[in-house]
Amino acid sequence: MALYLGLDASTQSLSAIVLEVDGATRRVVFERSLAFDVVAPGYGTRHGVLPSDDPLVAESSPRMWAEALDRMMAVVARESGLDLSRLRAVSGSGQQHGSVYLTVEGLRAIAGLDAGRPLVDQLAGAFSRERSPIWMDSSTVAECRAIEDAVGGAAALARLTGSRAFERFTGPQIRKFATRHPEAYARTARIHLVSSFLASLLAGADTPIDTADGAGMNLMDLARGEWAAAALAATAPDLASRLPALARPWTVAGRLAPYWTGRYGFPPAKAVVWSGDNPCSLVGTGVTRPGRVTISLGTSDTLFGYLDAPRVDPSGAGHVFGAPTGEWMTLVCFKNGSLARERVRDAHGLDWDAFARALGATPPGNGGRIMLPWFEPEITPPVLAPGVRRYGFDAADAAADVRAVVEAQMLAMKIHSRWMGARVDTIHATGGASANRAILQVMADVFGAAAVPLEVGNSACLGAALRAYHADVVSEGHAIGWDEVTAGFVEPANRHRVAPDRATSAVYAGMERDYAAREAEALREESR
Ligand code: ADP
Ligand code: XUL
Repeated sequence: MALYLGLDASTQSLSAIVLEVDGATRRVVFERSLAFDVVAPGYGTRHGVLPSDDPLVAESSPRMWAEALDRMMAVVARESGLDLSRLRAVSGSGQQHGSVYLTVEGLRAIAGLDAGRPLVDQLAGAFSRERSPIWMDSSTVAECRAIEDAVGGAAALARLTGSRAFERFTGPQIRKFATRHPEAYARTARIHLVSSFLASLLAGADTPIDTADGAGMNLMDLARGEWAAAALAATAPDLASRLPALARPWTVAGRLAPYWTGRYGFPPAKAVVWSGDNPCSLVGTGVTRPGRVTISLGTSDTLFGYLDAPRVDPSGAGHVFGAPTGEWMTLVCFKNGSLARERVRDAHGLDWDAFARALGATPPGNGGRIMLPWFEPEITPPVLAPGVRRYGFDAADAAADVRAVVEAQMLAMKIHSRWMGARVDTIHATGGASANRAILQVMADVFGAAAVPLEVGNSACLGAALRAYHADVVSEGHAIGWDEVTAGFVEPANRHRVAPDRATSAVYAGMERDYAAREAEALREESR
């Protein structure tokens, strides 16, 4: 029986899932998660993010990610109890957009890792930038405008790369680094995504960026899956020489490096290119054909669906990324996701059960009370000056506050995903908060569609393991369809299925207009 390992470097944690596949026998045989704040406290992150005085800046530590990967590989080798000689392939999923800046010494260190010493000790001098910008960063407004202007405007950049310029995307972040720190940029030999950096550590070689995660950079020609010369020129000098190759998402980049075989006894399994967490989650929730939609309630809240031809959001709020299947996916991303729900939960001294009870005790529509939940700068819609707005109630009203934050999040997701034109009758729900049935009920009612969580909760990590399986089969010269890859692993947990209530959905249809009006008014005020 073959084993496949999937890893997931998300905002807050590093996870691993091992799958066993033998014909019709398919099961998850190992699952573990390590929270960065807990396993690597020395880096000083909170929820995986380094402290910053500027609320628009969000960075994390590439060294910490490497250390967590090393820890996790040790756990898989020593605590899973699995016969690892059966491991055929490994792949991974990374939080999207974040970038890692390596020096020549860094590239050399990765190619020559010594199994006798901990990984992180070998990365001294490896980075020309110790703090990696991550997807929560909103500090590149000026760079976004400059890039858009240079390529002929926001719409032209969206047609070329799948998105107008977004503050968190890698291109604007690179431009900021290159202009503000030209010497450090000059010392940068390679710029990786979180995904391709960790893939490079596993393969012990400079590993390509896959065309799914590559679409989150404002640097890739979306239709061709190649670096877009015009976007590179608009971003930073000599950028082409600093980027790795792009490759199809099922590319086998090499084998697990001698570091992993020598140090932990792994076999030289195939090291498959990594992808972004949302593209991996597309596979891990079985959304590999049109007509299905996933809502992921992780650190970010995202809504995404499969697309068989690239189509761009005319309003400029959404994205088109590559899909790990080789086609495309649509996505809208909200920064005020789980951490906003936690802020409300903690402000009223609740736990998740009490949070769910508060939802149950309040009427859908909240008696007309509305919140704009911008605890942090928001991505969708773009809000740079954070500030929560409450209409018809104040922050002391715990029950109203709980309902207002969840209703706001679901209404915003509905409104800002309309451009996708997806017919939704079932939503696949994933991410940490999808375990909360009361939240799923609001989701189902707002969308007028059933919401169903999946048997395997960490869909990004599962998707990474499934991608390892797919790449292994394809690299042996066999054809395999995605339904066959995912069969038995992406099962909806139907006992937790939540059906929409017709009368409540009608309430939300009316509330959508009120919410959109409040949002538009607040954005007008912000831009004054
Ligand atoms: P990511 O992969 O983006 O790091 P996860 O998908 O693991 O994040 O989700 C983590 C979040 O899930 C936590 O920040 C927490 O707020 C949320 N969460 C966990 N359990 C519950 C619950 N029962 N109800 C609501 N939210 C929850
Ligand atoms: C997607 C996005 C986030 C990150 C972190 O565009 O920014 O969902 O991938 O999960």
